[in-house]
Amino acid sequence: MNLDLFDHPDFHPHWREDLFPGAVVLRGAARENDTALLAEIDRIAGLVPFQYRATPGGYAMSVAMTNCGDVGWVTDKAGYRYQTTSPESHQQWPAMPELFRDIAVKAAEQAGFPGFNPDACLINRYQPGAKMSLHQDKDEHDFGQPIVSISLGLPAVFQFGGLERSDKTQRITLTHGDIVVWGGPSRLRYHGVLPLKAGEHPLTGAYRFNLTFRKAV
Ligand code: MD3
Ligand code: FE
Repeated sequence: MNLDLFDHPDFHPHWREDLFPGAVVLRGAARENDTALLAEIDRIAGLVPFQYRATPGGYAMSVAMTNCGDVGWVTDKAGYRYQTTSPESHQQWPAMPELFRDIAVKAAEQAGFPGFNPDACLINRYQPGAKMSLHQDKDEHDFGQPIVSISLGLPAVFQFGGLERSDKTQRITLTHGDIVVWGGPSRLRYHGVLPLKAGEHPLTGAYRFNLTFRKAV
């Protein structure tokens, strides 16, 4: 009989890493819910399929996206924005699952942001080579609310800098189950994701998924 707690499949270690004031990594915090989170992503993508959207400059993004919640983030030639409906189906986005909300609100609270009330969840899907160039998240109304990000599947190298594009950047690897909270003085830091390295994850195959929770409107 194996009584090693560390070998038990229900043992999900998690720990906290403080990056900057307002920026906290909760390593492994979503792992205990990984299969349930991925099942919800699958269900949502069955209702509103992943899309490769175009930037306002006319380039196709390499990250495929869908949304759930009251509003969803979209981009096209007209610009970046949040809207209540999917541009393809003109239907409202699926509701944000309670599980998503609960995990995001709890993570925000642990990072020092009680009362987080997300109304948008952007679901990003990375395939090998997919990347996100350095940018700020500033399409939301209230920068006093943090952003919560959950990584699932293949690892990615995440890049973050300061409040100016030219500020020097640091890199951290985000792996399956990591949650990052960005709020307070870190809310408008530049950030991005380097091209995804090919691999095979037992739960997501060739993909990385990232859920990003925001109070958008
Ligand atoms: C740092 N997504 O969708 S989430 C995005 O992994 C986005 O898919 C990335 O950036 C991804 O906009 C990174 C982590 C994140 C989100 C918001 C931030 C980092 C942030 C806001 C300020 C600083
Ligand atoms: Fe972002």
